[in-house]
Amino acid sequence: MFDKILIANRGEIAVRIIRACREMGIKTVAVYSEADRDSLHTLLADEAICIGPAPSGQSYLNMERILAATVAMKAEAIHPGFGFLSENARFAELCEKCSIAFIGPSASIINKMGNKSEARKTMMEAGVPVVPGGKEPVHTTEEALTLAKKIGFPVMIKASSGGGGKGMRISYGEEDFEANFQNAQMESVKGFSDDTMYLEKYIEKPRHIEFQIMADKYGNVIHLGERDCSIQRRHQKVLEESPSVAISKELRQRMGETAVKAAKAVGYENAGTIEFLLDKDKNFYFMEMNTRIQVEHPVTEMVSGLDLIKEQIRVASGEALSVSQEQVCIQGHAIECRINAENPAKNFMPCPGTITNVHTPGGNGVRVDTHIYNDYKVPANYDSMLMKLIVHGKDREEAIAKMRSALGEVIIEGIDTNLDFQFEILCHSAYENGDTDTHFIQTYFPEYCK
Ligand code: MV4
Repeated sequence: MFDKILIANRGEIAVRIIRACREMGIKTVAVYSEADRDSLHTLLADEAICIGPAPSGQSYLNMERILAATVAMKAEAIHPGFGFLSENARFAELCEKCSIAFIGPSASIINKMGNKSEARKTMMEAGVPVVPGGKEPVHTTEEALTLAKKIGFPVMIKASSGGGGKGMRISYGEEDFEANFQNAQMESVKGFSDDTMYLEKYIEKPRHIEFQIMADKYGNVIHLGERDCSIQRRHQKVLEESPSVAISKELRQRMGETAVKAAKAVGYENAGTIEFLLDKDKNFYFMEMNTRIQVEHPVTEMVSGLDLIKEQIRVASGEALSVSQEQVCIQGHAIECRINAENPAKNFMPCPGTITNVHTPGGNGVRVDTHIYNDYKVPANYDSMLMKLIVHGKDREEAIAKMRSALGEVIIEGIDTNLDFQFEILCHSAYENGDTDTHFIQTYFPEYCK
């Protein structure tokens, strides 16, 4: 087992990882930017080292600084958390070259799955269902239009280097295809310096269902059931839950087996997520694979009883998975709400600033993952997530009741938050009924989409 781990991240996930290490008897090194001198992760770790100025490009994304810090502090492994360098193949490769264990999959797998058209092709060849569409990527408008006509409109135009909705356009017919394709491609060239595009049939109002998988160095791969992450706003998840109301035991088994097959096809190692689109007729299609631990991993932890961060560390150090698929038992229902420093009435504008008063809820089945405290100043340089509120109940009804109660108890003063917006979602009859597709917010909260 590792003696010391450097956490190449900040905020609640850095705190979450430090706590897991401490429970395992592993020493921790925090890295922090000049804006995070007084951040909880900096204060909580055994050791902390400043890696540069506030802008993340000069600190949390500065590979050389982070690697130098790892060597200087004599840490054997780096946990990248999510965001920042977590899905950067070059960083994983540099770790390998420096003989530092990167707690995640190999650089080559990150690279393969980061290329969305290559991932799609790999999955097609492995017999994993993908959205109907082209097998090969396209580069020119002419070859794209030919393919679009073959697929049949509406089609989804996606950037191979995209993700999170960037470089993505819907085309409803030949008339609007050229403009949409060129706009999507321009966005991709600007954002990712890559003009590689691919086309899929457009799936109307799908659900976003993702399967958590976990793999060790010995070829053992398990899935831990699904998360329903359909409630999103501009490709940012707002609320996640497990299990999904849309998935029967039989469908879970089929999708779970498919997720394991997908991971095995690429020789996956560590924690990963297979994202599927689920259509109205309950057809499911591989969309993307995320090669990191995700923000919403706690809902899976609550229903499975596993600690995914500890499991990541164990398998990275060469231990076998602590459970077999047969031992995985999904119990009850978990919901996570992301609490952000933002103003929903002002188009969810970020609201950094000083938190003057915090009260967090607690009690049976209530979990709070956060880095905020009284008088903490939320820097403007990073994302606006302040807290993850996670509840676990015996069933969905109890989980909803717990979440309403917990949301009602939270006090965050000094800055604006989306707490009230989350409460409105939890109280909406469509949410109660599980009527939650990817258009949920647009459909039921149009006033927030202007
Ligand atoms: C789609 C789709 C419908 N059909 N692909 C959005 C982000 C990116 N990861 C893929 N996305 C979508 N791909 C096809 N062929 C609808 C979406 C989509 C979406 C997916 C998941 C969660 C929320 C979403 C919101 C809008 C669109």
